Amino acid sequence: MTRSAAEPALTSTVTSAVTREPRPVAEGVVPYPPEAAERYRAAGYWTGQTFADLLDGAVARHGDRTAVVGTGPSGEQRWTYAELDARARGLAAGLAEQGVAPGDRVVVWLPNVPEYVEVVFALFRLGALPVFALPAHRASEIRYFAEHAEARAIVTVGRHDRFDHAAAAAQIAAGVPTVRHVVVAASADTELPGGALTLSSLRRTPPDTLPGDDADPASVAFLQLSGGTTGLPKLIPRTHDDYLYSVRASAEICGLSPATVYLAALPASHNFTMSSPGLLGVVHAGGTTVLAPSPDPDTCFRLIEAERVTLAAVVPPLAAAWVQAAERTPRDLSSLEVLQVGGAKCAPELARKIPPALGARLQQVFGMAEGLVNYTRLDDPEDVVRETQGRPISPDDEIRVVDPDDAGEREVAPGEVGALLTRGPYTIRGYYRADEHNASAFTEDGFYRTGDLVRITDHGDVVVSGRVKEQINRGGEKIAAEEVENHLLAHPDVVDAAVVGVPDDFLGERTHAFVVPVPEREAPTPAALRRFVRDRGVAAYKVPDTVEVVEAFPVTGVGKTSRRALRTALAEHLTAEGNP
Ligand code: OOB
Repeated sequence: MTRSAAEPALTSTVTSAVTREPRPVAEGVVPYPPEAAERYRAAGYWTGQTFADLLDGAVARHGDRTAVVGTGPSGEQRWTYAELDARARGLAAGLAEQGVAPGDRVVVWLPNVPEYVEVVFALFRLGALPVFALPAHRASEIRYFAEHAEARAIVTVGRHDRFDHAAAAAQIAAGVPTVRHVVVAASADTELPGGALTLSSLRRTPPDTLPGDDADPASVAFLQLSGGTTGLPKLIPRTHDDYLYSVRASAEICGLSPATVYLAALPASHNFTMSSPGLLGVVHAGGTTVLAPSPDPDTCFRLIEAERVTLAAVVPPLAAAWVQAAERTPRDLSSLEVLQVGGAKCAPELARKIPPALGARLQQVFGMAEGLVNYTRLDDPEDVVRETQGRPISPDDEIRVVDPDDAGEREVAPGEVGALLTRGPYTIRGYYRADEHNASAFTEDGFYRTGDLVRITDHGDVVVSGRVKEQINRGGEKIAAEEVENHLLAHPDVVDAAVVGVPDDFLGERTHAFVVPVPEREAPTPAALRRFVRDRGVAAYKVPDTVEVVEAFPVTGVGKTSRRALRTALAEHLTAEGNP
């Protein structure tokens, strides 16, 4: 028997005792002011295109070309645009039968498997909103996304990276009242937790029309994650109009064409891989995306050779690893035309090594999931490509560089370092359901406070020099100091915790936690504290690299923990050890 979308879903699929209807997504979204929206439409940035239109266009123009190559639970897959669309439609129909409705949020917690692309377009076809988790996230983060977004379902894999995602998802689903389904991309013989459904069991004959086919282009299409500076990552609502503008413009800046073969080496759900120009830019251009199961040079070089990859995107530590490995690889990398490096600062020295080592041009990308993306252009002079993080996508990206210590936010003199504020046709005006945080993260006139320290060169290029935000950038993976501190504070023998970034040759920064134990009790060991954080179910990259137990913290004039003093003490300590 087939069910209609209007019928209640099978509550038996997940063991949640009480289910609850999610509230509509529009609530909790700060819209673009009508005059700004009007201006962005008049300028031709917002074209009314939706994600369903994006795929329609690719199918119409490039139906028989290869869209996606990758290895998933059912082995290697190679789908044309027509095949990808048929799969997405069929899956959308199956999800609708289960009661997943337009506007519902669905946590997508998938590694780089081809099914990722199928699931994302199925949700767009359905008018449901993906919430893009990273594969490295663990129960603590996924539970929060599901709760905060009032997700209806979680889509994940079985065992991956020595972790049972399906079991964790089922446990989360049981505790979050809106979540009714756990859908698992797994081979038919995988043992699944009670109630979970396999993706293949949901595939139906592709219907001709689906609700997402006439989604409102001004509506929110998905929720992306912020790196975060406080507590857990914030959710970022992006509309069809704003995001697809950044995708089309990025594809043009990066010179994509049907001949592009893009290697998705970083997690597919990260904004860089998704849209800068990423796999969506590739769909726009009718090229091919090759999903790398791991970003390591062995895996990626094999794929570059086998698939004749022309474009790849990595974070700086990976670029360094690729440069080293390229010296002795037997692989033919000659197809690679451009290597994009972004997510964290690419040191000029590393930038210099990339073109000769990989036989590819370098493109620096300085972006953020909240919106603004800067690129060095492919025809920029070498010194600009080496030493700057490029220019914004849009002539209507507004940039202000202000004094970080001045509450009035006075602009600094041209060329000086200051805090970057931005507003524009694809930068959000507020995080999702975060009124309090929005009041400090955005100015009254709608500029986003990026938390980055930058200067603008005479030629208008951005150079990132640091940050004002309490965020550690561990090789492109963003860690909110406060989130890790909260996990440490949950330990019964800990009274205070402060997490700071320490310079690291390979990662740019790594994490160091200072911990004050409860007096007169035996202090927990650093190893025990690291284990404690990991066991709380957080992404491994957030577990402090080093932990130090101290008696007390230095404080600022107003009695706040002085992170600056902690960083200085740590730097002195490391230098004294001959380990700067
Ligand atoms: C990208 O996005 P997020 O949201 O993970 O992180 C954004 C933050 C920026 O505010 C900045 O602090 C840092 O990451 N960042 C860079 C950088 N690219 C990002 N810092 C220095 N140099 C760079 N090239 O990381 C992201 C989103 C889209 C495209 C590329 C990266």
